[in-house]
Formats: sequence, C-alpha cells, structure tokens
Amino acid sequence: KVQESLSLDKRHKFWETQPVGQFKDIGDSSLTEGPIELPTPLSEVKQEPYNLPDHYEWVTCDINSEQMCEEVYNLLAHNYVEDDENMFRFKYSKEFLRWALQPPGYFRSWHIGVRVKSTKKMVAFITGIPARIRVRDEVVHMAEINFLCVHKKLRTKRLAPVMIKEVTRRVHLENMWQAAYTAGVILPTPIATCQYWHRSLNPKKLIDVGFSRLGARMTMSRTIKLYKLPESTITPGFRKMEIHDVPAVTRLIRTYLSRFAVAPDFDENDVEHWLLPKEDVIDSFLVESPETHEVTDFCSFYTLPSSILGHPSYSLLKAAYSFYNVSTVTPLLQLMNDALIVAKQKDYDVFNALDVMQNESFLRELKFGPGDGKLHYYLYNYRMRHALKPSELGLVLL
Ligand code: NHW
Repeated sequence: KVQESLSLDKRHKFWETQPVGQFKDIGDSSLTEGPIELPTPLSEVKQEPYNLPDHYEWVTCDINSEQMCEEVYNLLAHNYVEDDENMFRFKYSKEFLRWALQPPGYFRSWHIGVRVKSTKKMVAFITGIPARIRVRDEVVHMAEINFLCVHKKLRTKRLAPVMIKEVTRRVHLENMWQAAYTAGVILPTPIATCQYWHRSLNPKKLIDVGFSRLGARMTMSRTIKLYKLPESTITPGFRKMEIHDVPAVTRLIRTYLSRFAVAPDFDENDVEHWLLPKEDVIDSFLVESPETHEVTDFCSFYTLPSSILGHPSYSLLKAAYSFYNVSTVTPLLQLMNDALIVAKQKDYDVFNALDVMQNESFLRELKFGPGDGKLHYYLYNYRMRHALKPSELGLVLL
C-alpha cells in the first residue's frame, strides 16, 4: 500500500507524454473506454528510426539466425528480470525465444536490438508481436510488447523511452495503434494487478536455494510429504495434445475465453502455434472422453527457468508457468492436479500460476502459496474506465 501510493505521486517524465491512462484520470467517469488517440495516416508516421546516443546503432534481429539468437539469449540471460532480492534471473531458452517471437503474421522489424557501433556488442532489446486482443465486445489488432532489456551498465540513462518510442513507430508502420504489456513495476496505469502463486514440486531444492522457507513448526520431511504428488495422472483420457486436436481445442478455448473482459481472439493458426506441445517450451494436455472421444478439458504450461545467482551447488531453477486452462467436464482442480503431476514427472522444481481467469478456484487447495511480486497488466492507447479484477483477465503474456 505504501509503495503503491508513493508511486501514484511519482512523476513519469516519459509516460506522462504517452497515450496511456494517466494516474490523474483515475475515477474520472467522463472519460470513455476505448482508443485515446486516433490513428494518423501512415504517411505521417515518422519514416526514420529515432536517434540513439552516439556510439550506438539499431539492429533488426533475425531470431532464426543462430548467432543473433545467441546474442539476444546472452543479453537476456545476464541482464533481464530479477526478483527484488536479486537471487534469481529469468533465463529464457533460445527455442523459447524463437517460439515467443514468431507467431503467425509476426514482423521481423519488431525484433529490435541496439548495438555498440565499434564492437557490435548487443546492449539493449525490445520486441513486439502481433495479436488480436478482445477488449469487452471489440477485437483490437495490437502488439504485445515484451523482452525490454537494457544492459546493466547502461541503466537509468533514459534509453528505455527511446526503445519504446522506436517499437511504437514500427508498430504504427504496420497500421496498428494499440499494445498490451505486463511489468512488475507500477506505471500509468494498470488495467489489472495480478499476483503470482507458486506450487513447490521439489521443496527441498526450493528451500536450499532460498526460493521458499520452511514453514513454522515444519520439518523438511513433513514439508516433502506435504507436497508429494501421485506418480501418474488421475483423469481417464488425459493425454498430450496432438496436431489433429487443433480444431477441437480452438473451439474449446474460444468459447471459454469469451467470458473474460480482456482475452486473446485465438484462431486455429494461433492455437497451433501457441498451444501445440514443443519440448521444453510449451506443454499441453487435454481430456478426450473415453466414451464420446470429445475433447472436454485442456491445460497447458510454458517452460521458463531462472538462473540461481551465487549459489554453491545449484545454478538453475526449473519452473513451469500455467498458460491457458479450460475445464468443462473434469473439475478444474482435478485437471490442474494432473498438470502438477506431469510437471513433477518432467522434473520441474516449481509450478507457477497467476490469479487470472478461474485460477483462484484451485490455488489454495492445490497448495500454491502467494509470491511477493505483483504483475501489472497495461494497454497502450486504450483506456479502461475501471481496473479489472484478475479473474476478469483471460490473457497470459510470456
Ligand atoms: S517487463 C520487463 C522489463 N525488463 C526488465 O525488467 C529487465 C531488467 N531491467 C531493465 O533492463 C516486460 C531496465 O531496467 C529497463 C528500464 C529496460 C526495464 N516498462 O532507460 P531508463 C516487458 O518487456 C520506464 C515500461 O532510464 P532503465 C514490457 C520508467 O518508468 N516502462 O530506465 C515492456 C521511466 O519512465 P518514466 C518502463 O532502468 C513494456 C523510464 O522507463 C519499464 O535504464 C514497454 C526510465 O528509462 C518497464 N518495464 O531501463 C512499454 N521500466 O516516465 C510498451 C522502466 O517513469 C508500450 N520504465 O520517467 C507499448 C509500445 C507499443 C505501442 C504500439 C501502438
């Protein structure tokens, strides 16, 4: 609370100039929902890139090139998001980055790096991908912005606003005028504030590395017993999703996501890209009724390990992140318990989930504990009249 009210008072020299909901407008009921600024003719969009400080240059990344992908991977592995105590840092894999950045209709020009001119060292990165996001009754063609990163040695020099303006310009050039993004920091103005929950799968390692602590009046052996899971899944007809399931899964997920205020508008191509299993990137399972062979339920999680910083015996935390889950026949609680069981079989240390969609209905019962960080969701150039509850959000960004 203290942190939140402080940050509402803070000046945002950059964000105050941008078409986003401003803190001063919170609660102003004269403002309507929808775009803040109208599109300008494409001929009026700035044709040249923004100026970078001397000695730096823009590079459009070809993430299919092994060398480029490696450079991006290394920048992020050493400089991307850390927890508040600097104990862990996200370590997106190269395969994951290729998947995350190349959905149907992606634009290579939206994968933007900054290099030092003389050495060609990559020192900053930002990306966009196209997405159709439904906001209430309206499907909006947006960019999802992610992987904003400035090398640790170049921080607080106002490079981030230049990166953001440049990606905005390149999105405008494709005639798109809205964006969605998430961040751990508070900016003007979240459309929703969510929380991560964590389900221990390997409690001993999590405690050893300082990810979690032994509960009050708990011993290690009682803790291990508390988090023990069955060896194999329980739901009859629970199996890995396959390519021929794409039409059925698309129908299931479209119907399900229609109940949320903000959610992606997935078609079969999107489902094939985002939900078909890819080893160590995305896992998806469904329930095919043994009698009718109908697909009735679906669950998925993506793989995002974190480096463990400065620990003598462990260097990698293997984490699964809940993605999209749909239950129509199998209770969501049972479906997610099966997801935990497969994640354990696959040797993940922890299973993470946000309190979005209907996740609150299983988090406590399946022994997830609340994390300390918050995740704020934002829209660019689209005003929401009120903040949404996490359960009104049907969107998960990577
Ligand atoms: S959130 C992950 C962001 N990345 C990290 O946290 C990695 C570690 N940190 C860094 O690399 C997922 C740096 O600290 C970064 C800031 C680069 C974060 N979003 O250069 P300065 C995403 O990738 C504002 C937006 O001096 P820095 C989503 C800050 O409020 N703005 O800072 C990305 C201040 O502005 P203000 C952020 O520490 C969404 C200004 O940057 C931000 O050296 C991007 C300071 O710049 C953040 N996470 O570099 C927006 N963090 O007004 C997309 C700080 O307050 C918008 N700032 O003075 C849509 C665009 C497309 C529109 C299309 C129509």
